[in-house]
Amino acid sequence: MATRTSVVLNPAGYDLPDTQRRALRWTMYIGYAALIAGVFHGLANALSYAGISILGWFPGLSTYYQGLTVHGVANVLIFTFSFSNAFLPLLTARALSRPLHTGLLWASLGALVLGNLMVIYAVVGNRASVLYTSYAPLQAHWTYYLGLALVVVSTWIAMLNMWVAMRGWRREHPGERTPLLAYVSVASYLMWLLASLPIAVSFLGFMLPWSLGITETIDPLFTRTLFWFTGHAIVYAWLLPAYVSWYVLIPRQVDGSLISDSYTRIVWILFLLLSIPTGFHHQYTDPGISQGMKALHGVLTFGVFFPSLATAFSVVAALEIGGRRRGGKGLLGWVRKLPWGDPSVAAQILAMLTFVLGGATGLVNASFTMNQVIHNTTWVPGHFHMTVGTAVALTLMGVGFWMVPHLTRRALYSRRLALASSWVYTIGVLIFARGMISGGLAGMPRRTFLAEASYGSEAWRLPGILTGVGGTLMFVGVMLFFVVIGLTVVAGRKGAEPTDIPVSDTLTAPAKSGWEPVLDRLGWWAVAAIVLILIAYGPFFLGYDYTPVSPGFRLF
Ligand code: HAS
Ligand code: CU
Repeated sequence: MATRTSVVLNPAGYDLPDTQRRALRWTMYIGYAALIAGVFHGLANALSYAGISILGWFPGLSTYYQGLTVHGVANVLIFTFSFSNAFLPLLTARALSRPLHTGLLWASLGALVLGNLMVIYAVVGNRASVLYTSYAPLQAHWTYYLGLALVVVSTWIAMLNMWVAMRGWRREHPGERTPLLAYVSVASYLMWLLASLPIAVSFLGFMLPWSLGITETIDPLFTRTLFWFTGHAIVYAWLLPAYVSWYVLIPRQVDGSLISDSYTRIVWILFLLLSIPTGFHHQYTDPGISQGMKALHGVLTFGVFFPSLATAFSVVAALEIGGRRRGGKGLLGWVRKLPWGDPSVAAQILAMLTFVLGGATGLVNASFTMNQVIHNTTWVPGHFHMTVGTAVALTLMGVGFWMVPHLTRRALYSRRLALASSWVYTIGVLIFARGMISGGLAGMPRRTFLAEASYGSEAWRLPGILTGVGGTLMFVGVMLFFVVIGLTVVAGRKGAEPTDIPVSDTLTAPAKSGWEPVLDRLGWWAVAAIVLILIAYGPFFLGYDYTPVSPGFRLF
């Protein structure tokens, strides 16, 4: 069994000033509000695969595609980034024991609110039923593109805030290693900063002028490629905050330890290098992109699979150390000894277990020939509800079980209800994904309102029913979560001792000399990432003949 020869990353604990906690709290609330707002149409979509239409119950909803846009935009774009805008700066401040910049906190929240208002205006009024991928030639109202761009700006401001804190810390601690928790928080958003530039160019440089009528026509393949340039890496921008919790917080929550400081930093560097030059794996079936470039992106996709495998090893080791310290014996006895009664821990372990299946289906997607079978079928939403829909979403819910009490100074309203929400959700997603995955193999189409389609297949019947049943359970799980968090915020017991953020220790301390300090040079690693990106995307863009042929279409 491992012993504690370790270093506590930050033993003191640190609390932010009240105003800063308030700004972070509201940023997080926007995220959770988006989660809730988005799942209603998730339910409708799942039921539609079982042949049941409840769209008539949605007041003001014009079309299926309007609802699906709400679902995608609210759940994968607004929820994830709003939460991370609060979570990562909070952790950075805790790791460095220093406050954030108040002005930047409010600026980030302001950009997020303004962006949201514009997106809500566009989507609720059926002016932007273009789905979260926003492909041309489907055209949205200009407020949609500008609103989403502002959401991206809010993430840049959050990044700037963390960077300012880190620079201040470094100035006061010359020659010291950056505390790991701050390192992984900043590195996560540094990757996203690089990854977000193509979508900013696409939205502000092409889609916005086109929707304003300044340019008449657009080149769909060009803007679609810019979308996936950002759009693959975006999934790791959603994932990495969850990994921050799994690596640095969860070990402490289960009485374990993180196995290695350098190992963890190397994993983040691999994500920085490999997350972005892989976007063509979403475009294997697109014309106009050479096979060679698709092959290169395919190989790099297998490369970026590796740091997640490394994560599985590290995370399970930390859990095992914890389970054994808690008295677990034998090969698997430690699993039972994990604190399953702690809702924050249970939610995140369930998220990890589901992610094993999410990762495995990702390999099928990444394999060129198998991709031909599953592309544009329900297999793909089967995959991503086990990745972003569970590994990320359920982790961010589980984090909330300590973070909401931490930021509100109120006790969690009900542990049992919180536990129930995660279990119901997980059982739901496993049934749901089984339905979607098997339906996809039989050609069941994604993004299709099957309940009213004039075609169907006997082979889609059982998968459709499983999708409907599982989706309903997922919906119930999120509603239970909403009840727990809502009651915590308005009626949780007050006056409890402020809780500290659970920060783990590591079995091996960060080395002060040798090669390891090079890992802290995030700027250099960012330059290396840019070089790889140029190799992977340069040939396409250099050889591309921009041909704006398409006017905008508003079909729904
Ligand atoms: Fe993906 C499509 C390939 C990961 C999200 N993906 C999507 C789409 C989304 C998405 C949203 O190559 C649809 C986009 C659209 O609308 O069209 N994906 C991959 C690969 C990975 C992967 C290779 N995806 C993710 C993550 C996502 C996400 C993460 C969100 C957060 N994906 C693809 C491809 C497509 C695609 C193609 C295009 C398909 C098409 O044709 O349209 C890998 O990075 C996955 C690596 C994961 C692992 C799992 C590690 C497990 C861990 C847990 C360990 C803990 C345990 C607990 C076991 C290797 C870390 C133990 C506990 C005890 C108690 C014992
Ligand atoms: Cu991808």
